[in-house]
Amino acid sequence: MQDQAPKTVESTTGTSLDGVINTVEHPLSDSAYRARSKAVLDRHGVLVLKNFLTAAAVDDVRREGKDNQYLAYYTSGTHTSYLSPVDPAYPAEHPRNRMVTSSKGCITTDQIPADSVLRRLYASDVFKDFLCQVLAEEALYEYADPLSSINLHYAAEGQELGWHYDNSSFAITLLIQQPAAGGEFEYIKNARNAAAGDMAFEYTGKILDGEIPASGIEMNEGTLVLFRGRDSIHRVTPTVGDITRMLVVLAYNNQPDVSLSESARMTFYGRLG
Ligand SMILES: O=C(O)CCC(=O)C(=O)O
Ligand SMILES: [Fe+2]
Repeated sequence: MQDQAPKTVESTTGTSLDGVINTVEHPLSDSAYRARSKAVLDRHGVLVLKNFLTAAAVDDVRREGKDNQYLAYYTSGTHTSYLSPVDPAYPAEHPRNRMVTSSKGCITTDQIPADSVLRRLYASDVFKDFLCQVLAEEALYEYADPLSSINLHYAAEGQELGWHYDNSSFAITLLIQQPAAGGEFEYIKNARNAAAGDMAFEYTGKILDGEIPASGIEMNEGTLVLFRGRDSIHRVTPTVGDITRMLVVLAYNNQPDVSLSESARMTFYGRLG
């Protein structure tokens, strides 16, 4: 397979994951390990791989993150849980239109150093083959635009992500710096069924009212989370204390040559490229 892989700019830096991930705990090429991971994701909608990154890789990314934090674009504002503009067909207090708050900073693919372990991991055929098998995708491709593939998020004290359903069918995150408190990822599995057109307004309203108990995910620095967030509503609680939460989001497409929409790039990054 390796010799058939298309040569991308990233892959010329080498795809060895030695020293980047804990291959003893996470043998990505092992078929039993892959099958186990897929079964967990299918059953729970989330796969949590603790100690995925080595301590050295976490330290490297944390240092890069601190060095480049001055480049971050900060957004703060309100949005609906459906991440769509308010729909005038419903009243303002309807779950479709209720507003939640999100605030964070973010740096983009082009601001990740050329020799970063994040680029090596993102472009690795072993990693992508593992993801394809677990996600039941035929192939995964980087974004065509220079911003959206690898993002590093910063949540300083008080910053949070409000309850929302993702637009993408899956997301991959790596926790790099754990805050002193808060910054907890909470979700409610399969709250809606977007493919079937079931937006679950009543249930979502109860979630926004705090009437439905949410599940938490225990994460440590170096933990990888693979999450199906289109139907499982989720949030990240406000960071508490002066240690900024730092988290990487790796994003792929199942088709080549796809860019994130211009409106989404303006919203998340404040620029197009
Ligand atoms: O910060 C996290 O752990 C989750 C991020 C998330 O939900 C998103 O970027 O849509
Ligand atoms: Fe999300």
